[in-house]
Amino acid sequence: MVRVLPMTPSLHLASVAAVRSVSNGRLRLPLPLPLPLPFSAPSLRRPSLISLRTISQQEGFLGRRGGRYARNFSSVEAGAAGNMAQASIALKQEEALEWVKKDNRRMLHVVYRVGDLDKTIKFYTECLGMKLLRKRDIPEERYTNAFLGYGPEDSHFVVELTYNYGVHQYDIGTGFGHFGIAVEDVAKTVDLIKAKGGKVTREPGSVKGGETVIAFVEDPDGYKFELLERGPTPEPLCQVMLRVGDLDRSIAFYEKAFGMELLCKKDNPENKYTVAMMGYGPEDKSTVLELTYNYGVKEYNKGNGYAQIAIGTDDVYKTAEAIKICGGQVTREPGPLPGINTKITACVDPDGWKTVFVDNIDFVKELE
Ligand SMILES: N[C@@H](CCC(=O)N[C@@H](CS)C(=O)NCC(=O)O)C(=O)O
Repeated sequence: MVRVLPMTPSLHLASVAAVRSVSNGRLRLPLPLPLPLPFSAPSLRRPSLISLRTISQQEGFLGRRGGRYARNFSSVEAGAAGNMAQASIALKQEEALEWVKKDNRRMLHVVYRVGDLDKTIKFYTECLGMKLLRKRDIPEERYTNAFLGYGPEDSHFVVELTYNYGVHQYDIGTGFGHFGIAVEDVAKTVDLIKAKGGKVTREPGSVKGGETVIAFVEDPDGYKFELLERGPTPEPLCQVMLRVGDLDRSIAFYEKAFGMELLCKKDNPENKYTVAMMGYGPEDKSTVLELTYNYGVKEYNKGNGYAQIAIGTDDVYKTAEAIKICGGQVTREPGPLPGINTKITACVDPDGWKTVFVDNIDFVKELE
């Protein structure tokens, strides 16, 4: 696969230094105007909630108190009021999108379910070189979480495993692709994984249609990890690959509603797929979302194993508003979580992939 962005050297899995996140140093593109909004996806196609609210507010205003006023309301006045409403909507959209671009965002973790926590922890620590960062048991909800990664959670992207009491198997589906791990020597890493009894599903070698040396391994639940040969990097857990049904629709969503950058888009016609790397920082220094479009495939089965990614934000309320303005679907209104008070909001992308936004200050408090 042709790499469009330049790569910097990487560290070996076991010797990854804790380096602060680069989210503050990310590149920012100017906001394109006029705004091509609302974002429209076939599955979510509807006027933005702001438009709906403005229209219903106008109708309510005229309906309840209108009477004589409404009857005397000339078409010229109606036209002027309509233009003002449109201008105010455009202004709100512009403000919301400007804010999204300025927000302090970072990919925090990816959440998925596993059938045997100890087995998975053993595989990730012994074969993949991750550290067990913390564990929490919530007996009243009958689940346990384990957080693993290559550095502390306040500066690194990590995995959050969920074990639901008594559930030992999940359907991974066809939509989830893999997690990417950057290593200095794929062949050596594969040998180590084999020696520890890990399952290698694709031997080391150049990726089809490109030069990067890769290999694939599978964890005890069947989640795939792509090992990518790269130089030293502060963020070895470098990709979450999800398959999507319309790449341009997804790119528009993650750029506008999430404020991500399109870091690179590559077509691989011989193998009939196109990928887009999206994120909050460069591919070689921060974790990115790798969106894959397989020619002609519009839908995937999501199974019940993979859950969501979490992204930090300075304001979950403004985040939710911006998602709605972009025509996105907020599935959990912004506000504190009962019990722990961490403020979150959640939404789904045009393919139904879920993301949770977490208040940055609350997130750091949770780690204390
Ligand atoms: N059809 C593939 C398209 C994506 C793809 O092929 N990705 C590359 C990695 S970027 C890959 O898996 N290549 C396999 C190989 O080279 O053996 C899928 O949906 O997973």
